[in-house]
Amino acid sequence: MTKQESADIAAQAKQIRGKTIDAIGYLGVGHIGGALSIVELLAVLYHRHMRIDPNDPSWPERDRFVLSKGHAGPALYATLALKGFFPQEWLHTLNKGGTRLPSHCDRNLTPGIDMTTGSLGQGLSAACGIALAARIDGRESFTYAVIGDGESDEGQVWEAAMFAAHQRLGRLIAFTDYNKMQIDGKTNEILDLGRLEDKWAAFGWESARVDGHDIEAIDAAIGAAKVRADTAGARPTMIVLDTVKGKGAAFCEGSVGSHNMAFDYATALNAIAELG
Ligand SMILES: Cc1ncc(C[n+]2csc(CCOP(=O)(O)OP(=O)(O)O)c2C)c(N)n1
Repeated sequence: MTKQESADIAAQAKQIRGKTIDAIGYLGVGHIGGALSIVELLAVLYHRHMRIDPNDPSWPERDRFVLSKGHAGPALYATLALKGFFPQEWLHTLNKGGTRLPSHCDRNLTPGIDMTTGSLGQGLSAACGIALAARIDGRESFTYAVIGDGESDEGQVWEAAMFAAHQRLGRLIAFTDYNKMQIDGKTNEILDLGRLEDKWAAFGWESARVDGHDIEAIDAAIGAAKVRADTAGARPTMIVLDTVKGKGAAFCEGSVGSHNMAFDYATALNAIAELG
């Protein structure tokens, strides 16, 4: 990735971050912390890796994306709106009556959403099914999935881990948003996850750990996973992202309280101005 390409994606990330803060701030409450921690990942995926067509969200050959931590939906909506999947004006309908953008992702409502999520622990299993179906159908689609670190307390995550390794789902590339916080506090105080990258390797996955706000590092880890996917018997990949909850918004960055937070629109506009 050239410096210019990296700068272009950083600019996209800034747009996504701004639109996410704006949408949640306009509503007045939402999961701002866990939405902002995945912004750089979304920018790298949607502006460099995902094979998609905003004019044809159901294109069968597309890559799929499962946001298993579905409460971070607003960041994905901002990403999709900026890509042209739907009008940006929709972002101000977030979680209001009759909206097509509910707080948690719903594949029946929103163009570009591939899986309904929000009940934590289930998305990686769904992604396994999607990746397996692609292989059975002979499609070259990649399936990407994002789980939370708190979400990793769910046993179903580890059932999916074993299944994907057993099936050698090499075109499944997953990420853990390791922001070290969950709804009730710090993950190491609630249920310590330890060295997550070692756990995934022990479950038979290729695993890597990178700074989840470093665009070039994320891109390199995804690129390596895609190259491996073309080798015989390739294993699924877990990329553990070291992130910061609420990244990029001073009013909430690094605070457990950012999980599902009320803040007014003036606070949002101030934070957006600070992004520059
Ligand atoms: C099965 C289930 N139990 C509880 C919840 C409520 N809930 C929403 S977010 C959350 C914490 C998730 O923590 P984490 O995965 O670390 O998300 P992040 O900190 O990245 O927002 C919980 C418990 C849920 N959505 N689903």
